Amino acid sequence: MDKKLVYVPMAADIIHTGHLNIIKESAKLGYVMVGLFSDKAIASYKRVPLMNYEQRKQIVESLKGVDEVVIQDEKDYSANLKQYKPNFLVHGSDWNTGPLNEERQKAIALMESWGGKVIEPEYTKGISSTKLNKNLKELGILPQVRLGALKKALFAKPLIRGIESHSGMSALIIEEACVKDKNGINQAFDFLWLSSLTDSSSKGKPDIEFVDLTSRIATVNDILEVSTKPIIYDGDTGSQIPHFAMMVKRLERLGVSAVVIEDKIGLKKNSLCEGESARHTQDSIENFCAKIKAGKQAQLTNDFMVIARIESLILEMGMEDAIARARAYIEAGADGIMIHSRKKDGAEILEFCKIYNTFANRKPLMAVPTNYPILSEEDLKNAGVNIVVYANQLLRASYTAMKNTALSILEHKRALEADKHYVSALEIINLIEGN
Ligand code: SPV
Ligand code: MG
Repeated sequence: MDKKLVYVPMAADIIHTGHLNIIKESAKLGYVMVGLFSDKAIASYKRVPLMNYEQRKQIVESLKGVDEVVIQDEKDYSANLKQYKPNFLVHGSDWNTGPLNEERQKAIALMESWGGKVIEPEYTKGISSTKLNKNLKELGILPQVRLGALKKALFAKPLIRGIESHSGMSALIIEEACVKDKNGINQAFDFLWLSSLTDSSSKGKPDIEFVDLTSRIATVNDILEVSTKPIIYDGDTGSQIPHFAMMVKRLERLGVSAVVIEDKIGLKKNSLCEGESARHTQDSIENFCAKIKAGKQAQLTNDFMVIARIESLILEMGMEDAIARARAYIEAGADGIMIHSRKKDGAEILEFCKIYNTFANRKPLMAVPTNYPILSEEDLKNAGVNIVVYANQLLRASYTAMKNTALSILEHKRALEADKHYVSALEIINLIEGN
């Protein structure tokens, strides 16, 4: 090649003038090879991209000044740089700080090793895909886009995390919750869990399928209005087979991404119950498979997921039973398996994972570490879990805060002593748009 090789890494999810500027500058230097981040590479340091790799590739290939597009499968540039040994590496100056900083240092050292040059055009002010994405979020999200977002996240990340939401307020908190980890990578929740326990508890009702679908859907609607994240709905037993089919249609129409149904029949009790009330009746494999099939037949999109929840470990029916059910439920068409456990050490979950991982037709695996918080996300990911759910922590936290506040006011006969434990009224007012 006569021309110098110019390597231009980018995510290019929402194309803006900043990208065009970088390509224009790069084209002045030689042959422009865009190293387009794969979906997994993007998801590893920011959010799941709005467009998938193939769509982004088609767009970038047709931009003026781009000669070639190659895949960059990780946020570390090293593999591609070593393979292509470009004369120039061009990157917007925004990678100086933030989650790509470490990769930048490595890239600079590598480029130097063969006499290549790193060019960092001034980052185009006032525009960035992160900012545009925020604007898009403010516009809201259509049901079908939200529905598809769960599968997209599952495809792009080895482990996704969700937390329960039982109200518009809790959904608002989750929507905004984001921390930077030690590598500068944003950590946020990938989805919301519409827990039957916290939805019914927040209404002061038992978790026994007494809060009916209309009421549960009213909670879903409150949440849909203030959040953009995908939702996994706790469908309890799914009720009777025809009822479950109708539940699937209703959830799908709203833009809910998945439903979890558990293999219990009769009066459903919460799986974390102990003593007398811990006795539940498990459904037959045959009947539960028929329920899964009815749900799958009822859905209209390809994206909606029916996740089958196995109660064998809760009911002490043994590992073999749990594994046999996982096989049967996947055969019946389940898009995922949730394995539940009440034990404190998480050992039976890890044992289940080991066997489950050997399935040829393995589907995403979901775990709910309420009783075994000792297992971290890293532990669960390494064991093969794909979906982790913090199923009730926000409601439990609010209960403690509300109770302490009520007792403090009674004790001191004024609110002054309690005041330091909660946000100001103004903060609450400002949190909610339209106030
Ligand atoms: C829920 O959150 O309602 C669940 C999970 O079903 S558990 O409470 O652990 O059964
Ligand atoms: Mg439940």
